[in-house]
Amino acid sequence: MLVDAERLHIAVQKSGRLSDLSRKLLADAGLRIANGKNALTARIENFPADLMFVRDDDIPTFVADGVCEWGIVGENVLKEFALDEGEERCEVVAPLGFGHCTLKLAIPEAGEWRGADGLHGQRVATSYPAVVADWLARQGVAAEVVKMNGAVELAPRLGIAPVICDLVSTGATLEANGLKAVETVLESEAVLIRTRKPLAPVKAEQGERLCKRIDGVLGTRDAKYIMLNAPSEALPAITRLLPGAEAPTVLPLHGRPGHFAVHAVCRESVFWETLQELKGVGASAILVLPIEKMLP
Ligand code: PRT
Ligand code: ZN
Repeated sequence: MLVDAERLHIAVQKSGRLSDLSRKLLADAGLRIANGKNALTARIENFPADLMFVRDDDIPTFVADGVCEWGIVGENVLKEFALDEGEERCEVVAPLGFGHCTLKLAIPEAGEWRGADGLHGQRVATSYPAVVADWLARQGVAAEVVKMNGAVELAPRLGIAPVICDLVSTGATLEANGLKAVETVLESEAVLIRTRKPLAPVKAEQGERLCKRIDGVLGTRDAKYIMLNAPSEALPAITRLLPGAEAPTVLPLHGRPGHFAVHAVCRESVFWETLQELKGVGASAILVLPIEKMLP
């Protein structure tokens, strides 16, 4: 399939930790993705956009150059690119709530951590040399950064560097390699990015539509619709307890004077504890429903 100048291009990871969730986000935003995952591109059937499946490391370059106007990538990869380039040619539009990980310094378990100052004159092995060099500079530490493209956790055993800086999610990989995390350099999650290159008005407008759709998905992720019954004297306490709710709808209950039905959209997670508290102040027949779509 040829790149179509009339359509938006969205860069997503071809295969890896972010691929499935990136596709799911776009699907939840109502985009019908045509082809299978193995093609390099996929047409979106019901929106003027195509997906480009690429390696995550290439996504910032594609978006910065405007080859793809939009992309989904980890903040870790984006920050490495921006620091390496010395300028921010991609704009972060929204954090997406998945792909969470932390870039951490780690040393052998038996080692003693004496703080960032102890790194003076040391070597630090990492796949994120620009991010690590930036962090070291901000700590006022002069250490040598050694770039490794993979298997960073082997660096101490191989005598390449006594300290590493690598991505961690559960910490199992560090542990399996006899390492312990000692310092956080960067917290990361997947972000939606767009090019800073000026776009033709029609593409800019399509981008805005895409952005609104994704906002809609992100806004409803934790949102719930709560319905309950309550006597009038309990209404103020109930309104205070509803998490992240805007003005609830209060309707009189037929045949039960002084009793009302309360309906509310809660934009934050609704926990069992909250339901117990609602019950405690007089609510009954509490229902919590998922929200599929919301157009503010
Ligand atoms: O092929 P391509 O270049 O596209 O993919 P990739 O192999 O470079 O990246 P991939 O798919 O591994 O990760 C894509 C993105 O997912 C990263 O850039 C991060 O933004 C995010 N992410 C989230 C992670 C992790 N969690 C993670 N745990 N990326 C890597 N890891 C590594 C970690 O370094 C460790 O080696 O996974 C291993 C397991 O981690 P633990 O701590 O759970 O043991
Ligand atoms: Zn990669």
